[in-house]
Amino acid sequence: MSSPNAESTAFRSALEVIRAVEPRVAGAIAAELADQRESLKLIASENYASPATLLAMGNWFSDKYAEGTVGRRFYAGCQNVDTVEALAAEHARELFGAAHAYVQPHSGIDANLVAFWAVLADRVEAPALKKAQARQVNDLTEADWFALRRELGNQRMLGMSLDAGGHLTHGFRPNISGKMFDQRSYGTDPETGLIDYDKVAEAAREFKPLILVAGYSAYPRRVNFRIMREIADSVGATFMVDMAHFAGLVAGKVFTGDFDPVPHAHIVTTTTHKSLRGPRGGMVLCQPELAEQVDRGCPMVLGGPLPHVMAAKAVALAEARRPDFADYAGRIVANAQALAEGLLRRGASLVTGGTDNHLAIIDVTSYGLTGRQAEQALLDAGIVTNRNSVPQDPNGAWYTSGIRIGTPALTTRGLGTAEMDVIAELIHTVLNQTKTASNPDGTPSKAKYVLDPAVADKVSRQASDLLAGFPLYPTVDLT
Ligand code: DSN
Repeated sequence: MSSPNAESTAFRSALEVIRAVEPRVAGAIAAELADQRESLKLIASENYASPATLLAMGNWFSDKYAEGTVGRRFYAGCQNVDTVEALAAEHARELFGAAHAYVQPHSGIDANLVAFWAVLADRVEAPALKKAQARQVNDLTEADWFALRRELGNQRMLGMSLDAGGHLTHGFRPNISGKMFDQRSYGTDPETGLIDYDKVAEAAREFKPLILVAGYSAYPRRVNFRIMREIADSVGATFMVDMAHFAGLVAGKVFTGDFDPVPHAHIVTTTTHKSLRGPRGGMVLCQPELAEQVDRGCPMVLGGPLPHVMAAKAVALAEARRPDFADYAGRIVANAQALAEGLLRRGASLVTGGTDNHLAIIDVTSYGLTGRQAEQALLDAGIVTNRNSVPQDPNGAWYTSGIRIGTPALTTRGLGTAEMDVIAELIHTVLNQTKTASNPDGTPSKAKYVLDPAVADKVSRQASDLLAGFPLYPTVDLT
């Protein structure tokens, strides 16, 4: 462990150096820490990386191009990049029990693109090359190349629908994935809000996707990946899991057996900065048969890897292999459940009636609000959340009917189940006291609302008082 003094000195010195060049940037960095210390952060996809992880990103690795893979680069002088990339991949393989890890993706979207193109290359391009007796695509005739391009663009993907909690990159039209694939969605049961595996199997039988995708950014329950793999196998689909949101729960062995995607999926993608608590970035884990194609992610769909971020991934993954990370992961879920129970007790309505992961979705229509009104009113009271669709959302994807809340960040700060009950009270108070305002024509607005500033101020003070007991980055003193 480094001493608190070392961490304060490191960040203070960094700010001093930056301040000498562009003081406004130094000011914004310091202000960001102050703001984060003050806000009650319930955004399910955010967290606080460790000082070691943050510091691993601010160095000379940022200057290095390293296209290629460890030991096989298209640039000279990559020996130190090889060291950190190999370490990050090793920690990832060990942590998740994966056969292969590719740590170059810059984000979750990038990781998904790498995965899609690895599957397309393996299942569509490779057979076409073999049939044409070509070694690579440049060897194809114009006619064969044209036919292959059409075939690549004519594949099917089945993923979770956006309003049920799926992600935009799982084949939705506004995203590149929806333009690449003919996509169909499976939703959730209208009564329970849970995935209905029989319905997924039925959709898979009818649609026969090349790729079956599981994973979510707004589904508050565990997914049975063993059953999903059986469904994929029954129709010859490649089974892909996007575990960006819950990677920390997999790493911390909260999700095991049928609920751990790694042994069941052909390919798993993730971000490294959500519940995993690493730097902003992405990662792909896969079975050996896809490894070669996955490693072609750069330059296939990625720009040059970011060695400074890979160094930080190595640090964060090493942290996640420590025994205390499992304790952290367990507390994330205990906190989410305490928060959900506190809200339910006060009369809130939650999608699926609760949670067994790190997030919950409040259906704010029971408070007479849209998600947008609720998000802004909570923000007025110092509570940072984001609005989210609920299944079959009557208010669409912009206004929405839900608020997504998650506990990875506050759990990192040290808040526990008792504090979650206090937060449930604060959230309920704000939502209960917020009223819809009218449009000029007298119809109810979906955006405007009325919240007594005295209520917002009081809740904001209560939130600050609560946070004061759990200082963020207590080892970092910038004064
Ligand atoms: N932006 C992430 C989230 O908030 O869930 C997913 O990409």
